[in-house]
Amino acid sequence: MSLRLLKYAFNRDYAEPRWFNTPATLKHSYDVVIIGAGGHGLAAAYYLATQYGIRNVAVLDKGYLGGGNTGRNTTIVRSNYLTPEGVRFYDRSVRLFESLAGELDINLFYSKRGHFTLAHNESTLRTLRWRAEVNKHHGIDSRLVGPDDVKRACPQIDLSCGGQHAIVGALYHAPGAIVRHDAVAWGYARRASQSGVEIFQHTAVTGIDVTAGRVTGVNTTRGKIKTAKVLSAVAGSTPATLKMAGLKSPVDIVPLQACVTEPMKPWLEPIIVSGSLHVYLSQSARGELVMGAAVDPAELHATRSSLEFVTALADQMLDLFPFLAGVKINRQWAGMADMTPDYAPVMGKTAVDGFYLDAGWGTWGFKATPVCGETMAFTVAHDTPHRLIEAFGMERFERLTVLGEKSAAAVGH
Ligand code: PYC
Repeated sequence: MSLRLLKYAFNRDYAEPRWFNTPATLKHSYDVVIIGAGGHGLAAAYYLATQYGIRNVAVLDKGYLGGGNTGRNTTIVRSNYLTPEGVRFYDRSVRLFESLAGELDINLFYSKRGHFTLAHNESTLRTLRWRAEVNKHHGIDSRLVGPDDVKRACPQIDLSCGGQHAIVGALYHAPGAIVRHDAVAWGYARRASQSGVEIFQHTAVTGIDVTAGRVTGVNTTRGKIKTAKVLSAVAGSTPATLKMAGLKSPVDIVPLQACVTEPMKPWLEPIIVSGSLHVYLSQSARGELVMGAAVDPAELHATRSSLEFVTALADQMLDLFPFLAGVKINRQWAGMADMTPDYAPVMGKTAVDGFYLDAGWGTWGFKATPVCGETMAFTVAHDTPHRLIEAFGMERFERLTVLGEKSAAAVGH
């Protein structure tokens, strides 16, 4: 046992440093209340405090910190989207991620791996070529590559995919990375708390007070709070929160499942995605293969995981990597994905003054964490949408100026 550990074990006066403080009670009023202590809500709180000096902020969560989609995603970061709006937005996120460990002073295990989206037919190749061109136009290192390039980067892959659906090419995206998701949430929480933000776990919001079209307060299981600004960052619970504010939801909730294998010796450097086969995988620093498949086929507000998911996933995965037969699945879980009709997020102001929305992340919310925090903090502080999120407002569904991001999904829908 290390001497340091012994010293702390026998020292009665040693106070374990806390990652964040929770006061015993809520204040009567806050300048901003953020619903949801996931990565997005905590990042917004951090940037509100550090970039705009707005520190009288409460972050509330009905569960525990990072216990929603932040702790349930598969940790992939990328910016190889299809629409110029999506590409610009996620490119900013990748750049923020790259320096985030230093900024938050925490090891995020940010690991740049390169990202291959496989094509098994000509029509997928056409869409991937389109994405590559949009990406290049915005200065992002994405390009179309052939099967040989895939094989060079990942010698274990069976290019014939069991003779069923041979790989005919791929979109290669050099910045593709993985990063420890829970560390991102904890890093933001610690820095936000050090800047004066108060974080309350196990504190559910039960109502939002709206008077004459303006937010005036929030009711919680710990009491009532007065506030003129509320930010909802609650993937999976967005329809419920919107209802409390008297707003119609453009979001359906579908479960997205994932799993990890037992640890293996490192063999997989890049992230591999096949939208057509409905699978994606990467290898974590612990050696586990982190894997997922398509979203569940029906709307469901639940995080149960199923045998059907792992069996279908294993079936497709073995076409790509036959040598994995016999490798054990260690854990499986599910998150609840907020799906919008155009598969792009909904961010910004709403028809209720002072009620701001960060939602509709579908299957790619985690990778937006820093940029979403940054742009939503701007939007809340200035009461005007940040230029990077102007196109993502809720009003686009009425104006039919939708964004059409579905073919940039790593996950089948
Ligand atoms: O969009 O990269 C992605 C992704 C991977 C797993 C779920 N979404």
